[in-house]
Amino acid sequence: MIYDKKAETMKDSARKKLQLSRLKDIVSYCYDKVDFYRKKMDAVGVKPSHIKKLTDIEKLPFTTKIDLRDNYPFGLFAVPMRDIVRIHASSGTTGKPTVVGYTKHDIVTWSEVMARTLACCGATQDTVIQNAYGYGLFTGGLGVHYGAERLGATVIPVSVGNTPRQLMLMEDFKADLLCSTPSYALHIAEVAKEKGIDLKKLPLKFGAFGAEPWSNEMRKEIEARLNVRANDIFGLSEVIGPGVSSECEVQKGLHIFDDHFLPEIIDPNTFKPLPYGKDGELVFTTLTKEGFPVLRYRTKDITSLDPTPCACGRTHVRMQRISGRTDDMLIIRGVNVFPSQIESVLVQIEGAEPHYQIIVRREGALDELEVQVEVNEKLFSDEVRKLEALEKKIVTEIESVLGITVRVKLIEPKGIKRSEGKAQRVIDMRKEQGAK
Ligand code: DLL
Repeated sequence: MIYDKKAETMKDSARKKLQLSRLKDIVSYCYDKVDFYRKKMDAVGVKPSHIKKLTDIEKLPFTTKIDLRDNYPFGLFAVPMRDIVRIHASSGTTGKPTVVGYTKHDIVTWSEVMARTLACCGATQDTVIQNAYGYGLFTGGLGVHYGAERLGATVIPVSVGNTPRQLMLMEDFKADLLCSTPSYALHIAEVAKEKGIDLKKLPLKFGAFGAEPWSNEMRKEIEARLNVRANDIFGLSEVIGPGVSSECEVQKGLHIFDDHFLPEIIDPNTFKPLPYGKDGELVFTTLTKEGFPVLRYRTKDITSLDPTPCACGRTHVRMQRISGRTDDMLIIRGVNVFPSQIESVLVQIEGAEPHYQIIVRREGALDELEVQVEVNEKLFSDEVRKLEALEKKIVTEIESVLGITVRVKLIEPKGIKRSEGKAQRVIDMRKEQGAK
């Protein structure tokens, strides 16, 4: 079901016209209301009146996470605090969180784009949605919650954690759609198996999974284990939260709700715009936000854009699933490695479980990459010879994809910590080791 047919199936020319008029407005708004944007634009000699066509966006300076930190907590808000009705924050790996604020109108916009997202993922007014994203400062819980209510579906605000209870509610309340991180969805499937609950016998049919990177191979694994259609949903707090883009039933890229969020892809080294189809860093300008608008925000997420129409009828530009982040990329002995590449290999290997961690260490002058991956119960209780063969197979397969030799350590079943929120896949020990 398409939630907002008018907005989601708009003709290209009409959408471009709308985007341009909104872009002009938001640039003027930011210039007038936020000192930071005015100073940055003045510094490069750009005035709001210079925005005459969509590509004029390239004249504007970028905004980064560092700018948000420098203006912590409320320095980039465009309205006085009395007009802010909600605050969210995302915790970074170090230091202070990134803080974002919403006006009443922003909450309406967010609910709308989340209603579109949930409809993309299979929800209707008759759907029971089990919302296992964390409620709180994280945008996942309340984002899904408001979207579900907007759509008129029934939402179970169970939040994250207490997996046996999740399963009990799923069974008793007959949830059709599960919303969680992909790693938590896998964990739910695992606990169901332990408890002898056959997920195939439950009404659950759909999953709206996101907030962390996951590969297409992992999707297949989740679809098989949970017996759902698993859709990828994407977003970030700085832009609005979840609701920036979503896969539909076609599962060929995520529709960006580009009447509200204008995407660009840039080369992260030269900052030059890249054409459709080319991988680069995703950049967003919010076209309609009041409380916390952003101009050309660099997400660090890597993807490409596809403007071709989708079989579902939606005409929004699509992004491919995120393949990694510019700050996720490991450089191992000169080779660029994304955790998602390793995940794609592991998930396809028989005997290996989709639970893994990547440890990076400095040994002498060289970076060493160790892949720790769980083996299934059956193999674990089998002969050592078989385990050795599996280890060799993983080393060879990873080598054929990445071109480097990694160390593989097989871990006993359940030996890798399960995550309820965003999974930590990479542990980089190099900083603690004092390596540059
Ligand atoms: O993770 C918002 C969200 C909640 C999205 C629930 C989807 C579902 P932040 O905590 O600000 O917001 O983290 C944003 O998470 O820049 C990406 O690096 C990553 N991310 C989010 N969704 C996906 C996805 C929420 N589907 C950061 N695939 C983003 C890959 C994702 N990475």
